[in-house]
Amino acid sequence: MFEKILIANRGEIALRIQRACRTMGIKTVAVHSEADAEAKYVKLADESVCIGPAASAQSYLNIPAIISAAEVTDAEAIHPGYGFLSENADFAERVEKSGFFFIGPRPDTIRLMGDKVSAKNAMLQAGVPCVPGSGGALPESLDEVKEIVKEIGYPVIIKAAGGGGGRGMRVVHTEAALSNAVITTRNEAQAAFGNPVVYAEKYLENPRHIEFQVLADEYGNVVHLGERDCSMQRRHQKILEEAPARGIPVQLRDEVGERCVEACKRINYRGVGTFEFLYENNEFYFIEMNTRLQVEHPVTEAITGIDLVEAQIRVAAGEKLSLQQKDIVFKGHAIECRINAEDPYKLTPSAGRITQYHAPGGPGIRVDSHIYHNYRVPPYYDSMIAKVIAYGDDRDLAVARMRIALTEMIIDGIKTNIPLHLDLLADCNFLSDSVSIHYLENKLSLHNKKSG
Ligand code: MV4
Repeated sequence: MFEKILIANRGEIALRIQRACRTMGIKTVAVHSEADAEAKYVKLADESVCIGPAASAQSYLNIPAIISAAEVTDAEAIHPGYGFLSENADFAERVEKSGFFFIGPRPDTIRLMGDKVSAKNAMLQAGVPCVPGSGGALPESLDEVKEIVKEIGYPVIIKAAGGGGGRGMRVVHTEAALSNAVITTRNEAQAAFGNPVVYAEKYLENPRHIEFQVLADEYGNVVHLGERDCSMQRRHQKILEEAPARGIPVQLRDEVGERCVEACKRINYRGVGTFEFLYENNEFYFIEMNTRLQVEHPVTEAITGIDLVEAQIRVAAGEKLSLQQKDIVFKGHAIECRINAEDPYKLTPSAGRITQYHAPGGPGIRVDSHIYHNYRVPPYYDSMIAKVIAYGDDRDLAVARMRIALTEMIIDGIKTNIPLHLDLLADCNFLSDSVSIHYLENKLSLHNKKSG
């Protein structure tokens, strides 16, 4: 096992990774920007290195500074967390070429999945169900594009191969709007990702977003850890996730999970990963694969009892998976609320000093957060400051525990989205049914209309 790991991230996930390292007897190195010098994960790490100014481009995205920090501290491996450099194949490659272990998939795998056209092709070949579409890049000729899209049938969505996570896409309802949409998406894709390749898919109007967690070692052993429902989002930022997803027949879950496992074996996947699906009319349609640890991993940990970060570190170090699919048992229900420093309804960021902090507790409650009394939330980074995870034997109990926890939780001095979460936890539609990816945005626009 590694003796020392450098954590190339900040905030709650830096702390989460440190905790896993500590339970495994691994020493930790924190890297941080000038703005994060006082952060909890910096103080708690065995060692820390300042890697640059507040701006992410000069610190958390500064590859040479991070690799130098690993060299001077004699770390053996680098954990990228999520966001920042976690899905940057060039970073993974430079980490490995510099003689360190990258805690994640091989650089080539990251590259394959980073290109959404090659990712989809790989999944189609592996028998993972995908959204019907152009089956690859759209040709230059707009006349040919028209023919292809006619076959798919309107509405369609034009997506950039270099995009993902909601960047670089456009919905097209009529042939009249097609050429413009293709040209604009192409131009934007070239400017944003340096890659003009676009593809088309049937546009699903009202799906849920359900994703499968996988875990693979270097030797072709792969398991899936079930699914999460991440439909509660706005502007492609999830705010509440749960596991399992409601109303999925067990047989269908096992079948799709097994397809994901097969796909991992075929592409020689290593580490943790997530298969993103749209789910509509009782069918799953693959859209993208994420090659990193995800924000919402704790809901899967809660229902499986598996420490995903520990497992991720073990397989990165070359250990064989000790689990087989039959060992994985899903028990109970878990919900995660992402607590953001923002106005709950206007959604504008709210940085500043936390003048009062009380964390919730009690049975089935987990809080992953780096904040503390008098902590100053910096304005430079993502607004997420805490995750509250509630677990119970069934969904009703998880919801009840979450409601109690968020009512107890006090974060003063800045605005947070706790009121929005409490509103959702009392929302009849959320409570009685599963909601689509558009639910939260519709609810928010209704709320903002009512209150002007
Ligand atoms: C789609 C779609 C409908 N039909 N693809 C957005 C993020 C990216 N991962 C894929 N996205 C979508 N792809 C087809 N064929 C709707 C979305 C989408 C969405 C997906 C997941 C979570 C939230 C979303 C919000 C708007 C649109």
